[in-house]
Amino acid sequence: MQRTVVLLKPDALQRGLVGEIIHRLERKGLKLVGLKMIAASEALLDEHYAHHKDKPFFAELKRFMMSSPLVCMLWEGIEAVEVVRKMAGATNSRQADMGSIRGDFSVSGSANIIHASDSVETAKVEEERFFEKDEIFEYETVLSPFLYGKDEE
Ligand code: FUP
Repeated sequence: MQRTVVLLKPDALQRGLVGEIIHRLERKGLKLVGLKMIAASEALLDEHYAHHKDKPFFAELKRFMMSSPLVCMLWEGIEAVEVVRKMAGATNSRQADMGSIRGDFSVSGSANIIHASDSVETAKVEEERFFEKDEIFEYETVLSPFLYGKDEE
């Protein structure tokens, strides 16, 4: 099982897309194991977007991410990192496939609705960045035998 971090960005919250996106992730069969709202600090965003610190859009990216609260979620499932990346779609929403979250709900390369961890390693780092241990829930889901085959883990 993998866990992956999803952040619903200020545009998702402002546009009333939070429920729609949670609905999609639930319907896919992913398991919600963490959920909260935060006001991201500049220090948190400096860390989260450190790989973009020299890019021309860095300051605007941080301003945007601080313009409303973020909805932070942790989703669990087999190969959840790749599954959620596919569901999110390409970074530039204009190029994102129709049917993906960005492809269906955004026309922007920056106001692109959702962040999803991009690798298993990044997901672990982001889980620790955004969640305390007691904010992550372990529980049985009765549907598991109907969501996965017996040979899958
Ligand atoms: P992703 O993993 O798809 O979120 O993409 P990146 O880590 O490359 O980018 C993180 C965020 O930076 C994007 F979601 C939006 C912003 N960004 C821009 O504003 N302009 C760009 O040209 C690229 C990224």
